[in-house]
Order: sequence, then C-alpha cells, then structure tokens
Amino acid sequence: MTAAIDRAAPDDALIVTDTGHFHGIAASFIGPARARHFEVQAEFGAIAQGFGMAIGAALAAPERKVLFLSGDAGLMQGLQDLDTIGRFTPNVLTVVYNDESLGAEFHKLGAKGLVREKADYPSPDFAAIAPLLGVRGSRARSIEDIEQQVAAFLEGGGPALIGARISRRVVSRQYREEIMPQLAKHK
Ligand SMILES: Cc1ncc(C[n+]2csc(CCOP(=O)(O)OP(=O)(O)O)c2C)c(N)n1
Ligand SMILES: [Mg+2]
Repeated sequence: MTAAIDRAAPDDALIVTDTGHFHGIAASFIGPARARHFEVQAEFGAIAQGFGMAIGAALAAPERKVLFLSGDAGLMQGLQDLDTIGRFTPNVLTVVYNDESLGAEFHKLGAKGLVREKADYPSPDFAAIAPLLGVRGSRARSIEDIEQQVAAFLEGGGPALIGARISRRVVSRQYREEIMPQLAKHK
C-alpha cells in the first residue's frame, strides 16, 4: 500500500507520517529519493502530532501536495485537526492505516505474552466521518483502490481522506527484529 502511494505521489510531494506500529511499514516503503520531502513523526512520539506537521507543511507550501499517513488511533486522537484540514488545507490527502487497534500496543503485548486483543477497538468508518468535516472520504480495500483514490486526489484536489483497512497480522521489520525480541526477554 505504501509503495503504491509512493509510486503515485508527485516528485515534490511532502509526505508526513504520524507515529505508531504502521509508521515502520510506511517508512520502509517510501523511496529513498524522497529523503528531503519525508518526515516521520517519531522523535517526540505523541500520536496525532503528525497532524500539526502535515498542516504546517501544507500551509508553508500550498502549491505542493501533502500526503499525511496516520494510524486509526492517531486519527481519533487528533480528529479535531481533520476539521482544520477541511477548512484550510485543500492540498492534504490523509491516508488512515486502519488495523482497528492500537497496533503498537497490540504487538508489544503479544511479545510480552500478554493478551494483545486488549489493544483492539472497533474504529469508526473514517470515510463516513471525513465529509462531515469538509474532507472528501473514500474507502480502500485493495492496492487498486489506493492507486485510483490517490490519483483522484491529485486530479481533483482535496482535501481528501482514504480509510484503508490493513491486517494486524503484518508486522513491521522494526517490530519483528528489534522491539518485540527486546520485550520478549522480559516475559
Ligand atoms: C499521546 C500518546 N499516547 C499514547 C502513546 C503510546 N502509543 C504509541 S503508538 C500507539 C498506538 C497508535 O495506534 P494507531 O495510531 O492506530 O497506529 P498503529 O500502532 O495501530 O499502527 C500508542 C497508544 C503515544 N505515543 N502518544
Ligand atoms: Mg491502529
């Protein structure tokens, strides 16, 4: 999915990810040519902080497209910022990596041998919420959907949001090789 977004994005697109399990996957599949135009919100690490970074980037460079990649919990944490996007930043496309979970916690609980399903929750239909806040919404269930919907944003303008369902079974390399083995030592 991230590779499809990367392929579809214009060369000068600004790409911002929020933090969460998903950002390890997102960061792995954004091509190296974008190094100067790609921000991972991980230093401070508060979920939903990426909204402010995406909005700031969009206002600073209104002639460029901003692709904001978020988890579903981060999206809920910063939902009021989607209203700001709806009002002020037509150049922002928000893509929600929706695993219906606080995925970072899901995978960490699992590594510790605890009940990882405690981190799950039935997240709302983001594509249905977005239009209430002035943001065009669509649902993606395949790579083809992603390609079409990113293209529609680039052609038709925005702001827009893609609610993409992803599987909890796909674990990022960062979690598989670093974070989960470390936690497993303290079971
Ligand atoms: C304000 C804040 N609260 C809690 C956390 C701990 N935390 C880090 S990632 C994460 C889950 C984020 O879930 P989501 O946005 O759905 O992304 P996912 O991990 O599922 O990919 C949480 C709760 C945090 N970093 N910041
Ligand atoms: Mg999630």
